[in-house]
Amino acid sequence: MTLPSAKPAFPTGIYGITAEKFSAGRTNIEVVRTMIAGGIRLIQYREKRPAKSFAEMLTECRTIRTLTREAGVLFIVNDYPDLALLVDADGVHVGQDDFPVPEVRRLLGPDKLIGLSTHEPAQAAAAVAAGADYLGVGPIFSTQTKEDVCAPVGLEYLDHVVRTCPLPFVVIGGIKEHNIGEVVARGATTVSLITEIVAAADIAATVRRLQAACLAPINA
Ligand code: 3NM
Repeated sequence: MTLPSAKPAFPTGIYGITAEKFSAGRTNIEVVRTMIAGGIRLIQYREKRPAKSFAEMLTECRTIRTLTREAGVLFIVNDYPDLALLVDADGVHVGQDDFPVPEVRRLLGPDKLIGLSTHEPAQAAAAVAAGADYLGVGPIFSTQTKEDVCAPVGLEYLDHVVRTCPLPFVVIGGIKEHNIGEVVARGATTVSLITEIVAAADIAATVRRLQAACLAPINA
């Protein structure tokens, strides 16, 4: 008898990501609270050293774990599998230069989600082969938010993933309220926007509008 997997399903809708540097003076915790108030289903904690120490990140993640658990929101930690384990996050998101997915799986076990950023078809195929649970697909449009990011991959790479990838995926990079319709129309069902959300004057209202735009074809 095989036991059912305890791994959570990857949600559709808006994938929120913290970025205190762009949050107009608000803390990550305040931003997370207002994203949750806006109805978000999935939040990633993303901070880089040395801007934050590991101790600070751990404290923030513990609070975010409590808030997300109370609200039934999925919680993913960017880059650091150890931090994800320490706070019992639902998963971790890694990039091409981080620990390989099979090694992260050895640390996290079968029930946590592992996401991998990909930027070209060969990376998408490799992510599937390596056992990732979902793919990051981007940067779709030009973005200043991520340092060292490659040139925009454009909608062509999104089309490729929609056509060929058996895994769920999140599109990211330069997505705004004015262009989210383009990625949704091409088959994206989970969409991440960093600055459009964290820098918004009214984060909850922005999340609500984006969520509606993202889920419109699914609910149609
Ligand atoms: N990853 P914004 S692009 C964190 O392509 C990140 O893998 C990307 O920020 C990738 O929504 C990106 O403000 C930054 O453009 C996205």
